[in-house]
Amino acid sequence: MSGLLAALVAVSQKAAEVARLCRAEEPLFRLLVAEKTGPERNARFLQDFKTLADVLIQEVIKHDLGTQVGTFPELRGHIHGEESNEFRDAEGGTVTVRVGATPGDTAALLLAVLGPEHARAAELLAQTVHREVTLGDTELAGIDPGVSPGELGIWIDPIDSTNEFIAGREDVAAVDGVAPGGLRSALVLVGAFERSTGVPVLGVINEPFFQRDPQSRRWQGRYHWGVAHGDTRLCSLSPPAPRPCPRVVLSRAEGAAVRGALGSLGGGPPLFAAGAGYKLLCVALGLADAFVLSQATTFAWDSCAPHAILRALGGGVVALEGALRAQREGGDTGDPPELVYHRPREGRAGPERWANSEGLVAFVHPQHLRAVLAALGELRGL
Ligand code: 2IP
Ligand code: CA
Ligand code: CA
Repeated sequence: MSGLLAALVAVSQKAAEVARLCRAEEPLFRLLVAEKTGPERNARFLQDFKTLADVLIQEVIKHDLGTQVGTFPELRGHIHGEESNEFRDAEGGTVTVRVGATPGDTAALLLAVLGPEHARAAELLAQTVHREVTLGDTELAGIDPGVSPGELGIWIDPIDSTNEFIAGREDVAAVDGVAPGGLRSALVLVGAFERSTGVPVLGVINEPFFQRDPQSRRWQGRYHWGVAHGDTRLCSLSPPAPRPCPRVVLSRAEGAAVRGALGSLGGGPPLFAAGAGYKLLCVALGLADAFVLSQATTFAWDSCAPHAILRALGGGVVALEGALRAQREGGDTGDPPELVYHRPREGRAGPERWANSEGLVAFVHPQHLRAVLAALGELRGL
């Protein structure tokens, strides 16, 4: 079914527009950075505006993919995201944030959440949400991933690296091409997985804050996509050349033992970056050869889209604990199984149902995966 990939890219572009708008327009920006404390907190709405921005972006994607006439009705009910669209309104009731039939309808819904003094903010958001996105990318329209929308489910992270999005540091110097933090690490992630197997098949990573136009000082974005289905492997990126020894990118939350073990692989000291999506992107771009996360701090919506892109490049994402277990138990020496996206964890509630509970290792070249697993196995005394 051609057209679906282009649609995923188009919705990611609109999401990126909303993300940029929230930082560029004064009435929105003020709401975004307002840290309400004490009695003032919750006076208007219980969640922060940043949550509203996330929820709205997610709903725009749902609307544009599944609800709008001429799109993909088969996807309805199968578009999942990080956020719930239930929101508390100014009076303490519940408003379901969604995209209305007209900009006026959407503005009215947003007004109910924000309160009447934020009419301008509601209007600005509604306008952008209803604006049509045109893609100049003609290659995309012709790509047929060979899978029908009725076989797919979608995972959305409307804004990954929210903390960096809010803090908004603009000129964080890159270290060997990797931004250690700042707006660059705030990404929109839209991935599609096969409902029957959970395998990620289409992925779009949008970087709303890729660079600033030197003249206008406006932020310019860019996007990347990948298709990995059956024997089809297509990607907007080319597979990066492997370094002889892997260089890893890590979260700052990673402890000294893991840092040490991975830093001695010979590829150089670990790189550090914010945002799970951004670190996965660094691997796809070849800025790092592996992203290792030893904790259960990512979720299906963080990894689905980048995972599809990594598969399109010949790599993948495996569960760290599962891979170490397989290594320990020996036997079959095939590559460890990759993360899947269709099965909630049993006995868990809320977002925990979708946690990548065994950590992860992301790679493009399987020899780097093996090197990482060997080093971490040794660390555990295997
Ligand atoms: C977060 C975000 C964090 C990341 C965490 C994600 O998603 O990407 O930056 O932690 O794993 O779940 P770290 O930066 O340490 O990798 P969100 O911003 O969407 O909550
Ligand atoms: Ca996230
Ligand atoms: Ca998020």
